[in-house]
Amino acid sequence: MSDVTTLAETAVSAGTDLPPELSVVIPVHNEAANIGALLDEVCAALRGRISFEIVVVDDCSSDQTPAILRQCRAAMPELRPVRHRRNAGQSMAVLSGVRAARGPVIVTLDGDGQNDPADIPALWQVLQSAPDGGAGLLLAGHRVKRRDSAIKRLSSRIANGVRSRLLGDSTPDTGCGVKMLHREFFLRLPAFDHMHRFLPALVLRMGGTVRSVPVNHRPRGGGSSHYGTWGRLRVGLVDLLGVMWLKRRWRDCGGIEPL
Ligand SMILES: Nc1nc2c(ncn2[C@@H]2O[C@H](COP(=O)(O)OP(=O)(O)OP(=O)(O)O)[C@@H](O)[C@H]2O)c(=O)[nH]1
Ligand SMILES: [Mg+2]
Repeated sequence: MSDVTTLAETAVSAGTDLPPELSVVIPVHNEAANIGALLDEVCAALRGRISFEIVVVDDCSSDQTPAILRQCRAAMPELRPVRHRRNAGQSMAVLSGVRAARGPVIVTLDGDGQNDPADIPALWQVLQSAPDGGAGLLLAGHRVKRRDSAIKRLSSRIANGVRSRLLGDSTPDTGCGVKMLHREFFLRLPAFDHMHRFLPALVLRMGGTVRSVPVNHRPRGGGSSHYGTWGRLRVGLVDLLGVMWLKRRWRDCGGIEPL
């Protein structure tokens, strides 16, 4: 059975009557120290404002994350946790969450609490007031005041500078975990490990538009970072070449029409 089938079945079995307006997708790996509080914050930010679900994708955590998610699910009807059978990384977890989502609009958040769910309603308003309900629009969070170490801020600034120059994506902060876009549009993007850092370029390649929106950023609550500075830069370079190739090899047919 394919992953897609499995997740689609999970969606149906966990589903309630009407699909929500918004699916909050959160990839997690060993975030036991953070995920419970983050889920409470999402509910506090959205209940009574937007109908929503929270799809948390656990990527084979070895800590208490799955147990905490099971516990939260009992008290949180909006929560639909799913689990990868094998560890596959942050991008694949986001993709699995988007596939499993039932809402037409997705917002992604990091699972370590660095992103602030209180930003979601403002992003929602921006998307709703865009032409076409924001069908081809990516809202990319911009962490104006980063709460990371100096070395991380510096390496991120260099990476963003090189990336935006080579890809022309005019996005100051592609690595921010806060992204909002239509589910159907996300699923048209090419999928690969670490694609989550290149969403603006991938969206522009498909004829979409990108708008950066300032968002809050907070220090990591507990647990530990998943990425080392050099590892991230090295992989980022290979991915950058890959995305440049993808951009060059795309040809736009302008859509299809009946003959
Ligand atoms: N599903 C899944 N999620 C991951 C994996 N690696 C990281 N994540 C999640 O992706 C998000 C971002 O990872 P972080 O480790 O916070 O990366 P970061 O924000 O650059 O690093 P810190 O500033 O140290 O937190 C968090 O929600 C992680 O749990 C993974 O292998 N699988
Ligand atoms: Mg983080």
